[in-house]
Amino acid sequence: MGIILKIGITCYPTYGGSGVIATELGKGLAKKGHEIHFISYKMPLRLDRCYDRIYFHEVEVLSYPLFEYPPYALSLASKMGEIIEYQNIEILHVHYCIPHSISGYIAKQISNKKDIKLITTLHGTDITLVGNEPSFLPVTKFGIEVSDGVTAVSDYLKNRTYKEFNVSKEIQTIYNFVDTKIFRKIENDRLKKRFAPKGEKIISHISNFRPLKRIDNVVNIFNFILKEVDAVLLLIGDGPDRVKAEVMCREMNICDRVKFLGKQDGIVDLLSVSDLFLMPSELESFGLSALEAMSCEVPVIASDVGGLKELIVENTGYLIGKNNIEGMAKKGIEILSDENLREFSGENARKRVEEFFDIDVIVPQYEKYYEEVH
Ligand code: GMT
Repeated sequence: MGIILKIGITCYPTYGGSGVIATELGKGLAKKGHEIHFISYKMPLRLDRCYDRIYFHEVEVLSYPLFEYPPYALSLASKMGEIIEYQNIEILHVHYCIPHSISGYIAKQISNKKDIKLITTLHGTDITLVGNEPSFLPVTKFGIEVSDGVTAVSDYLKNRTYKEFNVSKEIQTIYNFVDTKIFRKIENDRLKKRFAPKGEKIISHISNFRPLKRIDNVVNIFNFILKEVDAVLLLIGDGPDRVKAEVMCREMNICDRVKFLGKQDGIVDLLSVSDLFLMPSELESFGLSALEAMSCEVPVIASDVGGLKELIVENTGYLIGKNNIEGMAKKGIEILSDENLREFSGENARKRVEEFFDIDVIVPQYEKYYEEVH
């Protein structure tokens, strides 16, 4: 057994896969004996009960009439500094570069413990969208350079960071992961009958419905598939493009076939009854919900972009050119019309997740990295 550490973890607690990964990582590390202190403005969503060796420290966001925009990054730095000092934190691991790495750097300067190591995990839009917005580029680059260790969730993201940020820091890829003991196919006839009373095929999509996710593509692909296959579409999640999708469904006259389920906790149940998962995004540095679907033996059709290529390989799912609606729909029809192919792809997907992306494979990689940086 390696050394036991006291680790501070900061993430965005409510939205997105980066918060999910940070929380699951903290839970996985605590199970292995490490002491974990989450520091954020809200309890992370997946920290749904009291876990052994896990503590939560809420950052109070100061409101004062003078501050039209409350200085969250500074409140966070202050809280991090306090926790570093009084909880004897040895590693501060921040997820999503902006502003967390900067807050971590400030916390290191204000605490009396200069030997604390700051590790930043890059997740995606901190680099691809937010980070290279010209006004954010210098501060993101600085956040990377001042971190003692930097990891990225895919080789794609690592290489893009090297290319666009011209950083000298060595970045290590550590892939995202899922707990395959939790994310597994569970028979649920009641749910299946609820959504597909006549045995229709169930297609699903989970996201935050932001433009990058291309919900319009999801609806267009589904509408195409519907011409050949008796199917329903489950849209899980919520966000800015939901209304656009609702309008599309009305115009296509397919509202009875599309179920907008909003944000859901019971993802495993919903994936378990799904026959196909769609992720036709503009870009994904990894694509965590595709991984969760694969773990539940659901074949994925996704855009041939970013880190999805490292996750989905031939016969575990299918990558089709970005925005190629017809291509994705045709592949969907093929999979849904051939139960052997569907099962074969789902089983292969599960095997790939178990071998390369299971929590028991990835958490030790983080532990090893902490030890190297420590
Ligand atoms: O899309 C975002 O900006 C949110 C971010 C997140 O916090 O979920 O998503 C990124 O990180 C995820 C977890 O590592 C990845 O699975 C997503 O692919 C990545 N999003 C993009 O690259 C667009």
